[in-house]
Amino acid sequence: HLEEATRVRAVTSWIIEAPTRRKHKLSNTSISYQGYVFVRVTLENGVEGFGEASTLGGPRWAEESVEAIKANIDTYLAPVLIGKPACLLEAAAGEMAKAAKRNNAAKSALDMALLNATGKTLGVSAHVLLGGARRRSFSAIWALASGDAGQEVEEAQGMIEKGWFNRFKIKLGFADPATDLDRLAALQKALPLGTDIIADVNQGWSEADFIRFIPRLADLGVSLIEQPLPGGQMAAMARIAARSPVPIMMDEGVFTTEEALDGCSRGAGSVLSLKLCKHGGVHQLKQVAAVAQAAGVQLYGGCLLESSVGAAAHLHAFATLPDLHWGTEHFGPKILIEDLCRNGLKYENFEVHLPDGPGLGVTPDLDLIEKYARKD
Ligand code: MUC
Ligand code: MG
Repeated sequence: HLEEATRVRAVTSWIIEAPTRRKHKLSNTSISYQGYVFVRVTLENGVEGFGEASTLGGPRWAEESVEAIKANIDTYLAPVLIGKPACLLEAAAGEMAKAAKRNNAAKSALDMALLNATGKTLGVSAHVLLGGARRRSFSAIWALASGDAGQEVEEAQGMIEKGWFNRFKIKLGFADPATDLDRLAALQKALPLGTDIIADVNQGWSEADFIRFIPRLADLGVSLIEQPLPGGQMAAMARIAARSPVPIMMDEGVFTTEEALDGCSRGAGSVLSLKLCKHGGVHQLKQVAAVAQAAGVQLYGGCLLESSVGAAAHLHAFATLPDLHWGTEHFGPKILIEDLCRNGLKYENFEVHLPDGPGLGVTPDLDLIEKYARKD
C-alpha cells in the first residue's frame, strides 16, 4: 500500500556552501558562495528524496539563515514528518504549519524532498503529481550583479553566445540611484537592440527615490521593475505602481497567500515573482499563483540561486500553471562553480528545460554534497 510504503523513516540535513563564479551583489548583501540546507528523506520502501532550502548571504534577503533552517528542520519539522506518508503532501504541509510559523524556506526543502520521493516511488515525474505539465521549457533570464558595467556586458555577451540566456535582470540599489542608472545605461547601450532588461532594486529605494528616478529608468527601456520599496510598504508600492509607466513586480513583499491577496488587491504591482522559499511548498506556490491570476496579476518564475535540485522543483510547479507570462530566472545551476547534480538542468535555445524522469528528475551528487557541506 502506497501510504505504508512511503512512510518517512529518516530525515538528514546538511548546510552547504557552494562557491559562485563571481560576487553576486544585491542592495543589502554580497555573496561569493551560495548557502543551502540540503535535506534527504528516506522512506520505509528505501526510496530517497532530496530537497533544498536556499538563502542569500545569511538572514538578509529574508529572515531565514542556513543555521536557523537546519535547526528548525532538525528540531521541529522533521519530527512531525517521521512515520507519516510522504505521498500525503497536503497533510504533511498541515503538520509542518502546526509545528512552526512561517519558516517557509525550511518547509519548502522538506516538501520538495517528499514530492521527489513520492514521484520516485511511483515512477512518475513530479509535475504529474501537481496536475501535469502545460509546458516543457521556459524562457530563461540571467541576473547581472557584479556591479561592474564592463564585466556585466562581457558576461551578458557570453551568455548570448552560449545560447543559454538572452534576457537579463540587473541588480540596482547597492550604489546610489544615479550611479546605478549609469551602469544600466552602459549595459543597455552595449547589448543588442531590444534586449529584455529587468531591474531588481531589492527594496533599496524609497518612494521619493522612485518618483525622482522613474523617468530615467523608463527611458532606459526596462520591461519590469522588481520590488523597489521595502516589502512591508504595500500602500507605497501601490502608489508607485499607479504612477509608473513600467510594470512593478512584487517579490520580497509577498510570501504567504494572505500577503498575495493584500498586494494583488491593493495594486502593489501588476506582476508577482513566485519562489518556493517564500511560499513554503509547491502547493502553496500554486495557491499564491491562483490569487495573483484571479486579480489579473501576471506571473514570473522567481529563484533564490538554487542548484538544479531546487530549480527543478520550481520548474515542475511552474510547468503546471495556466500561464507563466514572464518565464523564469532559474540560472542558479550556471552561477555555481559546480552544480550539485550530475544530471542538472539543461539550458538550450535561451530556454531552461523541465527535467524528465521520476520525481524531480535530477539527483544530487553525494560526493559534492560532502565536498561543500559545512564541517563543524
Ligand atoms: C531576488 O530578489 O530576486 C534572484 C535572482 C537574483 O539575482 O537574486 C535573487 C533574489
Ligand atoms: Mg527580487
